[in-house]
Amino acid sequence: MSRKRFLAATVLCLAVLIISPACYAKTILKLGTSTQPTHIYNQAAEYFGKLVAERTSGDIEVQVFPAAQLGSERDMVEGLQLGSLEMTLTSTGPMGNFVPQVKLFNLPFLFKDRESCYRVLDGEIGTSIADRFTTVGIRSLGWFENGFRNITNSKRPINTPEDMAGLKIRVMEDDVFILTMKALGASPLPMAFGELYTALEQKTVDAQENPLAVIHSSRFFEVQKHLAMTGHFYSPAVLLISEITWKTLTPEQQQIITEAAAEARTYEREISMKADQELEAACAKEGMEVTHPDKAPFAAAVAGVYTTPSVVKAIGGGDAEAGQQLIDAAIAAAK
Ligand code: EAX
Repeated sequence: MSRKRFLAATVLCLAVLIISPACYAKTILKLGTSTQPTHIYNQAAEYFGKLVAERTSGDIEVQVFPAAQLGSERDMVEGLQLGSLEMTLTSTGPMGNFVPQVKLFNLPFLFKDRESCYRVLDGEIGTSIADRFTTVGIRSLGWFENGFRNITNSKRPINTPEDMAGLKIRVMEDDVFILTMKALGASPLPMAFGELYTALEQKTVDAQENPLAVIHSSRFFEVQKHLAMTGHFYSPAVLLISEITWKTLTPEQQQIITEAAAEARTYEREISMKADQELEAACAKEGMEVTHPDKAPFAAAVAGVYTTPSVVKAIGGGDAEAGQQLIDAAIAAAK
């Protein structure tokens, strides 16, 4: 080894020795999502990570993994329970499988506008349901937003519930979504989001429903001609951290994470609203034909979901009376 090389190697070794204690002290929080990198979840997750890094002087690094790289929304929540994944930002789609009361928020046409959603989610009902997550090994850091869901399909324009007849439509994995689409006369097929683009492309399904921010960022306009602004479900999202991870954090770190999550939520709700304002035109520009159906006949067609005994019982965590009370309270609060 030449003298120069020897010197360079020595300097490198010293540098590693000096830097490494800091490296070892660093906590990495992997945060997975199902949606494409440009989607609002990932913008909010990056923003959250930036705040956390700044406020912990880099001791905690949030690494965002979009596009279901770490699995489906359901897989990721299971990962949180096991401690194999630290964080996820997910829709409530799979959450009813973990805390059945969440199904309440999956009811069609429950909320009339965003004010109504935030009142219920941030109020007593939403807080008490979010608090239940710790009983299954996960912790809510707040209700984020996926958005109001609209229907796209490759077959025909949707103007009335009758136009839904026989459409093979992918839904998220919860019976409330399945029942709703059946009530509209469609043929629902539950499927993880990561498989959806291919299923639409290969025509395994004709249709799907999602907020504009998802439709646009996932480029569904490439495989779906028609967009109907039905707004039939409001889809909340929730930022979750594994209880196993949470317990390894110091009280100061927990506080920083809690505060950063609250700020990221405010930010995400803003960009979500902006997405709703801008992306209908953007989808039309990409060639989608947009319809604005009268929502009243759709709401009337799916009203029976609210009184389906299995749904009411599940929302009550196995107790039909409790479920009915929760539904009534949510309807009153959402008004
Ligand atoms: O959470 O599965 C879905 O359709 C969700 O809306 C989407 O992945 C974002």
